[in-house]
Amino acid sequence: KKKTEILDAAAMNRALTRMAHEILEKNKGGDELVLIGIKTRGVPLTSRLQAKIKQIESIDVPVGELDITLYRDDLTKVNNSEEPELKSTSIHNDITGKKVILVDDVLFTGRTVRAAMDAVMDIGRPSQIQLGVLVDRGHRELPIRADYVGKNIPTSDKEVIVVQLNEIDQVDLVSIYE
Ligand code: 3GP
Ligand code: 5GP
Ligand code: MG
Repeated sequence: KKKTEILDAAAMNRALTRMAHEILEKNKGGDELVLIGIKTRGVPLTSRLQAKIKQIESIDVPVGELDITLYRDDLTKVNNSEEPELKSTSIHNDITGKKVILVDDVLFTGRTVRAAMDAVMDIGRPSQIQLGVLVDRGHRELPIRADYVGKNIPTSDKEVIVVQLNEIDQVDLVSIYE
């Protein structure tokens, strides 16, 4: 059941613009960066950040993607013992010595990001790994935090954040469902 619309297209766009500026500020430009999107919706978010960074500083930051899945059918029971696992990667740039920024739509327990960090470190030896998410909904189960957050949305266990992106869902919208 839908409760509230948290971000519409304009607000989402502003949040991503701010995150692009924060990325460039924190890293003193984009020279050493590689953006890696976590499938599915982390991937279009990565492209949008890449485009914004290009608009701001006229540089092409390389991008890649990781497919990390929970091997279970029931998405409602997130707090069970099943761990997210790497399904596939497409990272064509050498990430050794680079600052890798992982990008996902929602940060929840942190287990997906932990698996993503494992995958990245199997591929190369980045000088740093940073994290950007459109939504931080709280409920971390690991000592993981995001460096760039579009919107903090404190949720209860029963609530779910629905992220819709133009590239996949034909609309840009973040809402809370119960
Ligand atoms: P995404 O691949 O675009 O991130 O996990 C599969 C999809 O289900 C995800 O899309 C995610 O947005 C969506 N989803 C909605 N609620 C949940 C949830 O509570 N846990 C997980 N893991 N995914 C959820
Ligand atoms: P975590 O591993 O941190 O528990 O969950 C993060 C991953 O699960 C993200 O890839 C995210 O897409 C998905 N996820 C977890 N909770 C939610 C949620 O409430 N809404 C959406 N859209 N995705 C979620
Ligand atoms: Mg996701």
